[in-house]
Amino acid sequence: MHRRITGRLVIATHNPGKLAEMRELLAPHGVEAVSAGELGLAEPEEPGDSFQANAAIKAIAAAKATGLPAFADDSGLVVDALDGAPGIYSARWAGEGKDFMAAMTRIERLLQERGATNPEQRKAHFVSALCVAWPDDHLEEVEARADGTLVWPPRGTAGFGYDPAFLPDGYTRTFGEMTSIEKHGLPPLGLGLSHRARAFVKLAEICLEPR
Ligand code: ITT
Repeated sequence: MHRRITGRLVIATHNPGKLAEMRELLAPHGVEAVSAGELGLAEPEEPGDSFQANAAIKAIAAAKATGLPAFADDSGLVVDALDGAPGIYSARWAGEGKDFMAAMTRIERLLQERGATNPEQRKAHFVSALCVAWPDDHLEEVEARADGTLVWPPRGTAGFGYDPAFLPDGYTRTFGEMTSIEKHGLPPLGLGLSHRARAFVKLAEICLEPR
């Protein structure tokens, strides 16, 4: 049985870009959301071997620490020509300094080494695994992806992380050149464009009151 989110919800992320998007996605549903940062929660290790496992680890840690239901996202960029790297290590490729220009440059260097110069050889997708955990161990889990191509040089200053290098299929602007509203691509603009928005649509169906 699926469980509905009612009352206060902790957003279990320490990434400001994700936090802003998760708040925007939740806003129309009338959920009162507080962030892990506002509650002073520690950032847990992410030892899982999948996006879904790491999302659950983060949500469960926040639910146990607060006694409230907690909402976590584990996400990343999966590059076909790099055998799926950086994948679940997407945050780690940016290092302690969270330098995503350096991480995008590393990906580009590896693509160049493999001779991946035309768009067909530069396919990538973002994945978002979302988990809501309740203090009594109930979990709701969903996952979605957004397909696209990596461009070089990166374009745009909106968004966060790898957004400037990612051109979603069917669009001429990168996520870094889109407003967050366009990146979500939710109705009436679409049915969900980004990995996070697409996963959120699935989560909303099972856990949230209609907009
Ligand atoms: P939390 O674990 O605290 O939520 P984090 O940044 O460590 O924050 P992840 O472990 O899920 O999160 O790492 C995912 C990384 O993948 C993230 O740091 C981004 O750089 C990248 N990423 C995920 N979604 C993205 C998006 O929508 N646009 C650009 N980059 C994204």
